[in-house]
Amino acid sequence: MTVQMKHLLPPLPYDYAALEPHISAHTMMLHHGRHHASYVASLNSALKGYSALLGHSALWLMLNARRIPQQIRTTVRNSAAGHVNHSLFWRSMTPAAGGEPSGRLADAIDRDFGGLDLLKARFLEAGSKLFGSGWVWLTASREDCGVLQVRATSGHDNPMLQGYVPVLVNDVWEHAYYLDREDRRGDYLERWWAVVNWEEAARRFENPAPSSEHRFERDAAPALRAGG
Ligand code: MN3
Repeated sequence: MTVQMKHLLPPLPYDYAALEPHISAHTMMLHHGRHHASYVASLNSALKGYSALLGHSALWLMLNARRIPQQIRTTVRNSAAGHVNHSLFWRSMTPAAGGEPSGRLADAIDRDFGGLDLLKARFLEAGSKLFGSGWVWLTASREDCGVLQVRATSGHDNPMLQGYVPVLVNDVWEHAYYLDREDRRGDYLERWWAVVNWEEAARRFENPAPSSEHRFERDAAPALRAGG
């Protein structure tokens, strides 16, 4: 009997109430326990009967949409990216936040934005201007000493698809802030800095290796077909 690999909802690395008063327990409970969980459930459901795809990570599925049979491609791509993005998002935050970036990341922020306040202003602008649902990212290039940029993506698009390293990400779908801030997305974006996990951001900036493995996998993987 084959054991099927199921995608799992990762536990939050802190309690639902841990990010209060900046993000409420109610928002976190719905966001993690329902919204993120629904992407994991729809991914598992879409992959039923496609045994050739069952051994792949959500990241691989997100990066290799063209290898996914057309009849499930859109669902798998959106669900896998929703799963990947939310997993990055939870770890971009911490109740032990505070302070400012340090080390090489701080140097790069000064170099590429002219300081943390100017990065925050760019982030607010990008998140406020984004039409509809999406994500705001701090990314680094893989070459050129990790040039930092702020970028916004629609739906569940992820800058890894363009080869960038995600350093930080904030969710600006309405479900991320509406219970707490109603229509004030800008308030949510500004308060979010109080819970940002700069240690995690520094780790991602200094050690961007994991996705180059997946880039290799993308080149090396054989074509996949639906299987029983
Ligand atoms: Mn979300």
